[in-house]
Amino acid sequence: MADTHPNRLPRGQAPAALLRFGLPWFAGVRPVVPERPHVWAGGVVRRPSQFDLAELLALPRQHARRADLHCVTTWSATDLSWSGVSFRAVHELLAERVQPHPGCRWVRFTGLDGYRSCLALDDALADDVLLADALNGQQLTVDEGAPARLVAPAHYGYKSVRHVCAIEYLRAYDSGSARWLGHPRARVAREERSRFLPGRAWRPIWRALLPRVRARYARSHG
Ligand SMILES: Nc1nc2c(c(=O)[nH]1)N[C@H]1C(S)=C(S)[C@@H](COP(=O)(O)O)O[C@H]1N2
Ligand SMILES: [Mo]
Repeated sequence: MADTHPNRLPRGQAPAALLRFGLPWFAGVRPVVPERPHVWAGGVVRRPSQFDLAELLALPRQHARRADLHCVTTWSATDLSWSGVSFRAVHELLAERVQPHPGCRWVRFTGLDGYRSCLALDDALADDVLLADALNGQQLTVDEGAPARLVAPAHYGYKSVRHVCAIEYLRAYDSGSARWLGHPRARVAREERSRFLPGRAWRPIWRALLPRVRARYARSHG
């Protein structure tokens, strides 16, 4: 298929299937999804509160939004079809209800597995950023990020937090679970894979580590 031809991928990426993946130290952490999931909205806000995830997912639906997921470790899953709600709509609801301090330029997402990642608020408000609860027309499985996950296609995969259970507004960037390895913006178009070295210099490093991380995730399956 022309759409999945590797030449269409950003530089340094190779096509792969979407398989549960992440930081090696999260491989063994498989969350139990509660029957009635909640999302905590807090950080530097006037009224921190808890929401039923169902209330957020009842915002206007976005259907079959096609996107690729690019992982810093050089694999890309292409032509994924996500459905859910626009993060911008979620933010508008939260902004009214929890009232973030106007100085908050960052938003941190936490998953039920404890994984954290922080995006520039402006990046998170882009048109293509979703809080998704379905992939290719099916409800997300736990491995795909149930009950709902962030999908931020312009950013490396480590910003697309699975199993979102908290959204926090912050004044300053927080490096989250990726610690010093993460890049504050992680824009794929600028190859912001990690900090300190140009993206291109990170390619061979990540490529060398990829099989070991994959093996770690494969072992924890089932
Ligand atoms: N909750 C949670 N979200 C996460 C991760 C994680 O370990 N836990 N890993 C991130 C990384 S590094 C990538 S590349 C993508 C992979 O998405 P996938 O597991 O659907 O392939 O999830 C991201 N979101
Ligand atoms: Mo990743």
